[in-house]
Amino acid sequence: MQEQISALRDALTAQIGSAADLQALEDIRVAALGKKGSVSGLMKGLGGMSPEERKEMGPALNGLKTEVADALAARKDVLEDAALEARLTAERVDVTLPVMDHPAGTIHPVSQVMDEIAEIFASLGFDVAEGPDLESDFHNFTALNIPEEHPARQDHDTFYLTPDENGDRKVLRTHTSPVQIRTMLSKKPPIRIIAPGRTYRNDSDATHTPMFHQVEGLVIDRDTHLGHLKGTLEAFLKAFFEVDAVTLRLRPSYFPFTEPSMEVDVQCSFNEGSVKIGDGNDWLEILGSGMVHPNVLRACNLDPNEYQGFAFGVGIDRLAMLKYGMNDLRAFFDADLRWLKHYGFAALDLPTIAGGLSK
Ligand code: 2NL
Repeated sequence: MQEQISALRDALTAQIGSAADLQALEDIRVAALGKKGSVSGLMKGLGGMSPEERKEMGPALNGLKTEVADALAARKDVLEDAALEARLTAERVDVTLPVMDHPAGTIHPVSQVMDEIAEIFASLGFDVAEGPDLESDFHNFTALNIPEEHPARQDHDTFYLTPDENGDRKVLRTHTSPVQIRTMLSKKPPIRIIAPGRTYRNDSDATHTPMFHQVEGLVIDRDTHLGHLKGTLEAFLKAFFEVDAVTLRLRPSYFPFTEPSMEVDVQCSFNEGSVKIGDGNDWLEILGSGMVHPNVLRACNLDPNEYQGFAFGVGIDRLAMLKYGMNDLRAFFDADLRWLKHYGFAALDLPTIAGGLSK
């Protein structure tokens, strides 16, 4: 019996060691440890043995079973590693191949418009600033002169995270203003920045998505005034819509973080469902703006008697729809390749002021 066991051990060890692939190894496992397998067959013999014999053979057979199982597992690891290695080699992508050989993807209109906006404001001397999507209550609300009881804080608008052990509750930023707060807290004026990025509100219908894109602008200096705001927005809108002139209308409005606050309309005409920016008999509301509220400056340790500035905010998704004639916001987030083929932009056509923004 002992000889039988040791012969089987030698045979199985050899078979396992030379199993060429995972299927061959599985066949060996079934032939040895399966219900009708060779090891299982020997174990069945235990029932017919005398108690003394069984005492000796039981542990020996169990040892064989464990040894075979361990050898199978070890060989399986080796074969799996080899299979992965072979797959990684076979699926290798040569990233140095020319991009134009693979014209599959396109630049999303939102990315395109962000690049265009950054390019225009760079030509006016603005830096691009970025910040976290998850914000503190202070940066998203308090510093912006939005007190505890303000409706903008109510839960139906804002996505709140579960408070941590200190009771601190982070929010998904509802605008990119906290990026500007962070900039004012960390840099000395003069400040000229735009803050583009993702923003979040608990709102979803034909014209609202829970995640949307916004760009805000901020200028802080000793003598920045409303004329600078209007001139900057005129220059921006002219460049963005690629027209020779725009007429703006500044309407009094209210935001907690600016005083005075203005809504900015641009003159336009509507023709068979499409809108032409620049002239005409209609007005299109396009962005919100104002002079930074003294309380906001104070929250950022800036003396309102020394510094003042302007700020504005605009929805990027809507700007993209207006400029490139898309009528359904939800298509932006469908990742439908047919839509992207139609509305997307070529990867190498970066917008530049000199070469044209959208070609
Ligand atoms: C809108 C209105 C606006 C701002 C955003 C701002 C930021 C700081 C201080 C003061 Cl740090 N203001 N941002 C100002 C006015 C309007 O956005 O309708 N956006 C889509």
